[in-house]
Amino acid sequence: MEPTNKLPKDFLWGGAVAAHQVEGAWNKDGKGVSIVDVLSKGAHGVDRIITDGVQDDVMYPNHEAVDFYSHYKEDITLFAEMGFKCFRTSIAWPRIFPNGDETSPNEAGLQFYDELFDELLKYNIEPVITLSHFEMPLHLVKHYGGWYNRGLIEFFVNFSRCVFERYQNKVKYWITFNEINNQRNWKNPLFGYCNSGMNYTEFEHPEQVMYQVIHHQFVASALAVKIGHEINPKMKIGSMIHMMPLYPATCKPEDMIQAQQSMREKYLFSDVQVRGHYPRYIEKEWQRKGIQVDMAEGDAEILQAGCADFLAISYYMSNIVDAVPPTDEVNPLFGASRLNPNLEASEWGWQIDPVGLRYALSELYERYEKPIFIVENGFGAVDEIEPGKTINDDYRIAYLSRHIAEMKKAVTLDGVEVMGYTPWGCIDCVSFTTGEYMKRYGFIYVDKHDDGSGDFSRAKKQSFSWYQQVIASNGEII
Ligand code: BGP
Repeated sequence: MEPTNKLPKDFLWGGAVAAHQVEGAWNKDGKGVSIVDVLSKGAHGVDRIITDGVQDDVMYPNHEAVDFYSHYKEDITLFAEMGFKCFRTSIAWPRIFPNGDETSPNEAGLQFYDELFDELLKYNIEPVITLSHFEMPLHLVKHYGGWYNRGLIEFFVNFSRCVFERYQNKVKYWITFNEINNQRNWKNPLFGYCNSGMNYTEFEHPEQVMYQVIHHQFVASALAVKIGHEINPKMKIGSMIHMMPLYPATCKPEDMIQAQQSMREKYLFSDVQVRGHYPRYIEKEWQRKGIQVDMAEGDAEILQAGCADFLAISYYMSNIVDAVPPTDEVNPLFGASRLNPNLEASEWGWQIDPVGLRYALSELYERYEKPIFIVENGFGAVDEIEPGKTINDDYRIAYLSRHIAEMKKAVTLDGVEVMGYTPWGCIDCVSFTTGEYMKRYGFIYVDKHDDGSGDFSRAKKQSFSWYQQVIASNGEII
């Protein structure tokens, strides 16, 4: 047996991105338009603007991204140099089914991912693939009304079956929906739109619509898990939530109850996807609010038959909640939560809480007893290039190092099974919430800027060699 104070030998160190935030080539080789292709930039750190479609004179941020589509070989060489054991990205749904409702796939799109996965496997880097990371075909929004339409289940299942069959011997680790719980904050249109192609604020009963949408996604996700396992029983298919612990603002019992109830906004998703059924608290909430979710006969059995093999989380920060929130301090991006006076924050107000990661991992593991994969964690910052092309991102090293230290405590002191760790934006990419290049996360710098300048050339940051050492020592040197 290995000593208990070490991470497992097969720990999956790597990095994470999403297709639309890196690939560019938004209309190449038969790719259809996705919902993020029509998102313009947002205000600094708040939300992006949803537009009706692509306009000729506008350059949308995700159209070029960091041109990973043409640079992936060079980038994978750098990932291999850092020692990556895995690399998380997504398959852009409209590269495979440009409109989402076709019966046969776009071969050129399938070919691209074949080549990408082959390149990763050449360096023994396991692909970790998200099926839906904010990239649904725009056509499914315009012609079917997004995930509110139950017909979307079939389209998603067709897409999933197609890529499972095609890549069954290349990809072992899959995630169905990225941060499926983001849309629970339905007041911010960005989240509903990116998760499901829905702007909940336009509906008279937004929560009724939201829960119906979510039900469709639960069924689609469970079906995908079941089909994936039938195609290749060795596949590990996970669900994913945005995990942001919400602490009680004070030790008042009322604040504690509020924190417990607010956490259900995250746990509902993993409760259903990991345990395979709706928890009783949500039935009570629906009764109280007069919400009626249409479920077809057999849905309950589908949810039970498609339980996730592991739980993936993104973890960036924690927040606090009060029974009676002070309205002026509420965080617009994350709903009715606010900043913790005990913590420092990034330039975007994302609070740095490494200990919260240990807390989150223990909470989730005790609840589900399933392996947890940390598929996003990282520090968004404006990096300065110094003479000689050096980028001294010691603030990023400090952030990651402190989080890894707490993750190790969760593993070695609390007994949590953590499968791997893939820092977000291992190569600089377009920010999800702002649509800007300036909020960078990478170990690899990309010369591309919000004014359109830059030649996409890559440069190693200080954190590059630091992370290389972390991986080489299996997390002993951080
Ligand atoms: C997560 C998303 C990612 C990513 C990350 C960082 O919520 O899954 O797509 O971008 O957040 O967010 P941002 O880029 O806004 O800093």
